[in-house]
Order: sequence, then C-alpha cells, then structure tokens
Amino acid sequence: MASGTALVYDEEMTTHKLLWSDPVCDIEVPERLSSSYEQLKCYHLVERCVHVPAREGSEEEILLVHSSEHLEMAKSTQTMNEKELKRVSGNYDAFFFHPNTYRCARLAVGATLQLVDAVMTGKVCNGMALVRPPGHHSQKNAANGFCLFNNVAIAAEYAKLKYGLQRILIVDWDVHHGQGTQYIFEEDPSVLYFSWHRYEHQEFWPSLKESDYDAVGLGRGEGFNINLPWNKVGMGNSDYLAAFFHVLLPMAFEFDPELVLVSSGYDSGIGDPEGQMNATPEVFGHLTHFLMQLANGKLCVVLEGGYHLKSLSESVCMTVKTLLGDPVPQITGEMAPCLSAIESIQNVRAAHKPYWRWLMYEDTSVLQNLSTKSHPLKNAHPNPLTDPGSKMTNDDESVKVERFLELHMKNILFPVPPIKTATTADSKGSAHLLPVPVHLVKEMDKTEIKALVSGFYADLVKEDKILHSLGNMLAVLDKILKKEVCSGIAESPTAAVSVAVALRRSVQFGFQRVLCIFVGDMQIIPNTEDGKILMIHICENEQSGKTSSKHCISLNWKEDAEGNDFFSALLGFILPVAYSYQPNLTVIAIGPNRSLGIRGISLLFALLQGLAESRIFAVMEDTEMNLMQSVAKALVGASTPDFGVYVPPTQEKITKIKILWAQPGSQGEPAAGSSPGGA
Ligand code: Q9C
Ligand code: ZN
Repeated sequence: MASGTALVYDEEMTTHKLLWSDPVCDIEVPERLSSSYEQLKCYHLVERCVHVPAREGSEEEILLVHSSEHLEMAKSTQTMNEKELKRVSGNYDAFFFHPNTYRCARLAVGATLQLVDAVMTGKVCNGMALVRPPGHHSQKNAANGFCLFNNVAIAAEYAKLKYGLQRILIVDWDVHHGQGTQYIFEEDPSVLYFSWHRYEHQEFWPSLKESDYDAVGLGRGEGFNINLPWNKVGMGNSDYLAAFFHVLLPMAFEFDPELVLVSSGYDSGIGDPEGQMNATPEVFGHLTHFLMQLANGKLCVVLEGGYHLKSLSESVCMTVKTLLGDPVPQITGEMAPCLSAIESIQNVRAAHKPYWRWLMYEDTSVLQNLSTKSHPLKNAHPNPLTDPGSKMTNDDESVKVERFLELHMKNILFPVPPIKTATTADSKGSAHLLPVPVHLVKEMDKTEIKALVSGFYADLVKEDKILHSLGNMLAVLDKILKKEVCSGIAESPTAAVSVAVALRRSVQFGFQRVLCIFVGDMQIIPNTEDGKILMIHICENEQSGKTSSKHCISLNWKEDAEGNDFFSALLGFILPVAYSYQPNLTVIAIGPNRSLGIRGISLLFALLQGLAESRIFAVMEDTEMNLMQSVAKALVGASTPDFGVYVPPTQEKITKIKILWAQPGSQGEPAAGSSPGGA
C-alpha cells in the first residue's frame, strides 16, 4: 500500500498578477501561494512531504476539457501589451491577464496532473498542489472568476483516460459554486461532483439558478451533481460537518470512487472577505480525514480560492498535516448545525432521493430537533471573534481575525504527539505479527494495580489472570493518558471489567469527557462517573439488566448480510453524537457475538480517529483477537478497509435511529466551557 504525501509547488505561479486597478480581482494575489508555502515551511510540513515538480500541461491535455478557441485565445495573450490585456480580460466575468498568465495556467494544469500521476502510480498515497490561477469557474470556452483552465476537471478527464478510471469524486469545498466544473460533467455519470457554496437565494455571485440544490445533473449524469447552497453567511464547523455526515459522505461511500479530487478553496474559512463564513482551519483537517477513507486513500487536493492570507495558509497547513497522517485537532464550540443549514441539507437530500437509496430519515425533522433542542437560546452563529451581536467594521475585522487565528492556531497545534500505537509485549505473541509498527510496553507492577483498583471493583480483580490483564491494560492506557502515544490496544479475558477500570482511571487522571463504545455482548458495569462518560452500546440483542444510566445509549443493531448498513448508524447517529460530545478520549471495547464485521469495525475506528485528537484506546476480549490486525491497522491509519457498495438501511433501521435520537443523552451534552482533560 502506498504511503507518503506529495506537495506540488512552483514559485513561477506567483508571477501571474493584476497590472491595473480592479476592485473585483484585486484579492487574487501572488502572496496567496507564497504565504501558504511559507506557513507550510514554518510548521516543518514541507520537509515531511515528497516534493513533486510541476510541469506545463500539454495542449492536448488542456483540450480534454477546453475548446481550441479558448486555448488559442489564452495563448495569444502572451505577447500583448497592458492595454490589449485589459481589453481581453474585459471579455470575461472577473478575470485578468498578465503576460505570464498563460504560462502559469499551464503550470497549474501540469502541477495538478503531476499530483494525479504521483497518486495513481503509487509513488505517494495522497497530496496537495498549490496552484494559481485556480480552475473551478473556468468553462469549455471561457475564463471566469479568476480561473483560466479548469485544473481539476482536466485532472478528472486525464485520470479517466490514462488510468481507465470509471468513478471519480470531485469535492468542491470552495465557498463559490464551481459552475465550470458542473457544466463540464453535468451529463457524465463517471464523475460525481459535490459543491457547497454561498448562495443567499441566488443573490451571491455567480447568481445562477443552476447552483441551487435542484440541479442534480442531466441525461446519463442525472443524480451525479450535488449542490448544497448556503442561504446565509456565517456557516461554521458544525454546518460543514453536518453537510458531510448527512449529504456528501453517504453518497460518496455509495458511489465508491476510485479517486477523490478536491477543489480546495479556503474562502469557505473564517475571515475570508468573499465567503463571510466562520469555519476554523482545523475543520479542513476533519474534512480531509473523512475523504481519506474513500478510494483507498487516493486523494488529490488542489488549491482554488482563499483570500484571507492567514486563514488560507493555516487551513492549507491543517489539510497537509492531515494528509500526512497527523492527529486531527479537536473542534470546539457549538456542534449543532444552524436552521438555515439544516434546511439546505434537507432540500438537497430530498432532491437526490430518487437517485441514491440512502435516505435514512423519512422525515428529517430529527435533525431539526437536534438543532433547536441543543441551543434554544443562542443565535445560530455567534461570531467567535467578538462579543455576540456587536457589529464590526471591515478593517477591524481583519485585524481581529488575524489575532484570533494566531491564538487559535497556537492552541490547537501546540505539541501534538505523532500517531503512535501501543500494545503490551505479551498479547499472546500476536504483537510481533502485526503488519504495522506498534510500541510494545511492559505490564504495570502488580502492587501498583492492586493499590489502584482497591476500593472499587476489588472483588472482580481477585483472580490472578484478571489482575495480570489489568496490569497490561493500564500500562497501555497510561501511555495514552500521558500523551506518549495516541492510541493503544489491550486484550482482556473480561473486556467489560477492563473498560470499567480504564474509565475510572481516565476520569481520575483528569479526562472530562470520555466516549465509550461497546461492540458486542457485554455486561456493562455501571460507572459512577456519569456526566464524564458517554456510552454507546452496539449489540445484537437487547441486553438484560442493562444500565439505566441516561448516559448510555443502547443501539441494537444487526449488520445485514452484506455487512454494510452499520454504515448508516455510524454516519447518521454515532458520528454526529460523538462530534457533539467532543470527547477527550475514545474507548472502544470489542466483545463476543459482535454484530459487526471487520469492515464495520475498521470504519468505526477510522472515523472516530477524527475525535479526541486521535486518542483511541481499544480493549478486546481475548476471544476476539483475530481482529487485532485490522484494529491495529486502522489505528495507525495504515489501511482503508474496502467497504464495498453501500446498501441503504431498511425501514426498521430508520425507525430505530429515530427512536435513538429521541432518547435522553443523544444530544451528546458537551460540558459547556469545560476544558479538555489532562491538558
Ligand atoms: N461582482 C475563486 O474563488 N467575484 N473565484 C465576482 C462580481 C468573483 C472567486 C464579483 C469571485 C471569484 C476561485
Ligand atoms: Zn472561491
């Protein structure tokens, strides 16, 4: 399996610049590229990437998408004087030519194709291309919105042709609608195009009817174009995550792409003068992390917009850091999407109902309840930069955004441990068989454990075998609690007991919110740390004498024959609850009679790694050790399991999820204002 992250950058792409005064175009500056690259250097990310040189895209490659008239027009600008350049620029909506624009645009195309080649040949697993001019507004026969050639669209056609790909996903998280890309693939079922964009009921540029949610594609491409219009400014992390959970990811997993391309505009991030949105840089880490679970990790991120230099460069860094496999920083703050976002999400889901058999909620009021219940008194989007309600002038705002980002990034990027996974040396000798590097730790001293467990569960730990396993377990757990490693695996003859002790220890250590997921039949030992632990029990049968704790959600779930529909519970329920809970540690216990197969388990681990700064502690009942390899692989991010084609949930499952949402505790109830434990 391929590893490594490519970075494609060529300084020459900074030579394309505006030569005259034009208030529409003056935000698309060369510093967008250079400051992003500088910031990558600053975080020592450049040296961790595989440098892939840019090249010029060939005429033939450009003609995969564009007309020869368009190519010739662009070519002719190379020798023009300023007056002529200005005149040609005036033929398009928001574009400027410089004598070196044509050369830069060819480099932008070539850089993108170099990235595709590096990923498709297995030289790297994923990567990012920093390019200018951007591409997604550019059309067959027209420059538009700072874009001359459609880099990502050309890359998709190129990948289809050169590598015979049949399914490519384009995720356009730029704040503008990539109408150029939509037009190019409108009738093409082999390219699934997703775009969210500031729309404001068609008020916002490019103000097209066809940017709305009901533009689903045409002819054979019907159902393969997904537009999620934002009708209000101020959308933030929770809205973007909800869009992924409830719109993009279910469709993307059903589509099962062979390659994912990202039209990666960061004008959807906080502080951007165009977007006016509130999403913080780390959300792009999360979005990247989700997309890394598709197409066997084959992910090419290509720069589009992004006009607030600090916000842009920090977001680029979060993206590259995540591509490299670093833990994703925790997202803090309000986790429920706002009502306007929910409305848009419901609309696009309804529009796509005929094409994707994935609609989980017959009536989507479930989502609505979530939002109104969780913050009935708050405005949907308080600006994190100022006192709520206070209006700022534009000058003020940019200064405050700078300051906010500076403090914010300092906090979230402060020494993050690399992803390391620990397990004990004597896990039945299975540790040395692991295909991935794990750190072996020595069992904790017996007297120490006895002291630790005395006073609670003492009667359970008299047996020597259990005591021994607790020693192993605590040794691994302590490495996680002390943040020496990110994740760990322990085996136990009685997973439920081990977890009970582990939870105690974690809370004692100072962790404020622990998410605990039990998979399989287990007699969950009631804990007395209610409020600091949220438990989700996924099991086939209703557990007898189950805990009455309002912080334990029981999910009676049996995977279907295909083993796929656990997926709907994961995206529709477990992940949203987990994200709204914002745990500082995730514990996953695997017991007997699991209703989940290896694929379900791997996906559970992979997706939950976006939480708690990737801190996951796995406790496996010794009868389940055949799963050790898969779990270890998932924890070190070494494998993306093959999920197969997504099968929609049955009506019975849909009803179950609805009931779950109505259960107390389902809102996650994050402890407001509480700080992460052990920090
Ligand atoms: N009144 C990208 O982000 N604005 N392009 C035009 C006309 C153009 C944005 C406003 C914004 C283009 C790649
Ligand atoms: Zn944009």
